Amino acid sequence: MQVVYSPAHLAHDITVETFMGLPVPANEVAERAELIRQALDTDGGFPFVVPTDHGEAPITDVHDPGLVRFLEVAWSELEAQRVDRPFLSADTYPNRAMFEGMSDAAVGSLVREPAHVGGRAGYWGLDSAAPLVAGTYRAARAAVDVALTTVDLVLGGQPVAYGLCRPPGHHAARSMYGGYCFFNNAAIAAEAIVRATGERVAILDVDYHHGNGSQQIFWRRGDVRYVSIHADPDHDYPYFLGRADEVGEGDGLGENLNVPLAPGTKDDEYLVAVDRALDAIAAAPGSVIVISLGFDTYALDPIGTFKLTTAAYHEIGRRTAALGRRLVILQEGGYHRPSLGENTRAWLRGAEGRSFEPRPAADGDARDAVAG
Ligand code: SP5
Ligand code: ZN
Repeated sequence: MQVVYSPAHLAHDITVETFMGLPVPANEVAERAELIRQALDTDGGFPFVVPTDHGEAPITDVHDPGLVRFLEVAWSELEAQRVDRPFLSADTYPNRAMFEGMSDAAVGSLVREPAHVGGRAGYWGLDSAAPLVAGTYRAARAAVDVALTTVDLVLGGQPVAYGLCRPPGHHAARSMYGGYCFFNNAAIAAEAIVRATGERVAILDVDYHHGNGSQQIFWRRGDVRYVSIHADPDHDYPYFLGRADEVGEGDGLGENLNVPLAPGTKDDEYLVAVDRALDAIAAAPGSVIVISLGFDTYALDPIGTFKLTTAAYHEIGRRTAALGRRLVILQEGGYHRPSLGENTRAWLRGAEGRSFEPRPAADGDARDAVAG
């Protein structure tokens, strides 16, 4: 399987994020993508491909041009406004209750992007845990090119290809960044496939978190079916979307399927949800599936609560490929660094119908204690 990778992600050099107001070591760090790259390289069955520049048009096909412009200038604005911070995070968010009693028309005309960079970050941002640094825009643009080059490989005849996207994308909505995500790589890929083929496309999102951005972008669309298995938003980020009764509206009615699972979910229950998700994808026409692939469902993940094993990832990859559709597989989250490479290798080998033999774990690596 070909792997699309660019070192441009290294420019998004993150060391600290905030969690409920306190600085904590960052989860979405550059080392993640490097560990995956190394594991696939060592495997030997994953030739690397360099992404090509696809320009801005496929991004503004799904995102507000205002979001693109803000992300492009955010760091230079922070410097120009002499806000001395290691990373940009918002001051104030426009909580919807701020406008209670005001009409949609009034809110639409009165609420606008402010000049202060902390207000601008609140205007375009979802949360305070998506740090933005000097190289974030460059890296986020490169992640989109990785996703679109992966699409090119599959539309060019490959049955499956993997894009090592970083930063991830599925929390980014049409006009909003957040959740470590800036541009929605999977949504941009799905839109590009629809435009190139005229076919319907399915997105299968198996990151631990609900892909609120992907759901929002395609909410009223009849041509992109979004199917997500994730932690119940009652208990976990992004909290305000991801429930089972969110089914889409208009042309998109019935095209959105959320399968929220309880904290602590293990392999057997998760695989039942996978079969349900795959049935929903098989029920609609189309020949390509975009996979939002996250490993924060892993038993040892520092921010997830699920208990999945490496063996389960191989099986999920195998079952997904068994649908017989072409697969555009794009990396989302997954924060337990010692296991990331092996879990990716297991999933991708499953998706190619190849066996998976775990590599012996290094001393002090707790992976095999759980994953067997
Ligand atoms: C792409 C992706 O996986 N984004 C996830 C964004 C999650 N942001 C909130 C992180 C909250 C961390 N909670 C830590 C709880 C530790 N017990
Ligand atoms: Zn996640």
